[in-house]
Amino acid sequence: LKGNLTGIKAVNILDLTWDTFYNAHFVSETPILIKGVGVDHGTEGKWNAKTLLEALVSSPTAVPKASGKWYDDSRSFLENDYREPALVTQVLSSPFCCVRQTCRRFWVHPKGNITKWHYDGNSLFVFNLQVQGKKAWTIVSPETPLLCYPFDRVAVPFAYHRPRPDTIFSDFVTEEGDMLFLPPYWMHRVEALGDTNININWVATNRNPSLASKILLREQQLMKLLKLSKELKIDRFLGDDWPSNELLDYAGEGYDFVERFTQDISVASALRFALTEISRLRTLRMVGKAAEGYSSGRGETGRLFPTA
Ligand SMILES: O=C(O)CCC(=O)C(=O)O
Ligand SMILES: [Fe+2]
Repeated sequence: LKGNLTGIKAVNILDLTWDTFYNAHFVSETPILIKGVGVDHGTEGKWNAKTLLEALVSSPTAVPKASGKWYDDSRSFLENDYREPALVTQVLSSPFCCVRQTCRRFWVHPKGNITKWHYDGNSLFVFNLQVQGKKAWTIVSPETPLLCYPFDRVAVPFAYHRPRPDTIFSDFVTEEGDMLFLPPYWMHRVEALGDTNININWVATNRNPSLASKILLREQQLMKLLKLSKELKIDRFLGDDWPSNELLDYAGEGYDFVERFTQDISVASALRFALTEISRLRTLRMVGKAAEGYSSGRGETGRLFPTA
């Protein structure tokens, strides 16, 4: 990636006050790498990839995502095995967050696993704690986003669409005990460097629309379009890939959230967005191989630990 490489701020959790986190990172949607969080969780020696995967596979509440690339679960899963960082508890219990039932994600990856360029759905922000192993991250500002596949949050491979030369991005490694705060709409690519890599995430959505950015607008237009397709009952003609089911539980609140989230988007703006995305689809089809990149790029899992 070429462009404007900016450093990510790193700080020890003991030196991070609530006011600094809230104003300089949460509200300003600026990523931060929080060091020393590992000392606060009680997992030392308790977990390894095998036992955690077994627990996830046999949990009645864990939901495997993208064929087991990660698992969603509630905060009560394995709750006695570690302490939730106080900062996370404070953020998730604050009135400005929408927290869904399955607000935690577990990732267990072997060395070399690559999660392709994307931004997270549901307007999620993420606390990503590196419990074991190491990961190399590259993140891109929502103001200079990579091109996404139409109506999707996965980026088109660079071979088919080169990132703009002024892309604002940051490159760093998360080590054991590091917790990344990734604000909403930041695109990311993640590569597992350790022999085994265990990450816990806590995810939630800011109740009020976030800082203006290109991706915030795209997400609002996309949700407005999904809402229109449902209201006009045309979603059923748009095929299984049409993501209107996202409306049901968006940000853990579903329709009510979407209503508020899209209130400033006109129908004309949503339709213009649809046309732009569709014309992009045509361009991508013309680049023969892009379609291939599309199917392998979506939900691609890289290598996974066997769970059986
Ligand atoms: O750890 C990974 O491979 C991907 C992490 C990710 O995409 C996320 O935390 O949102
Ligand atoms: Fe992600």
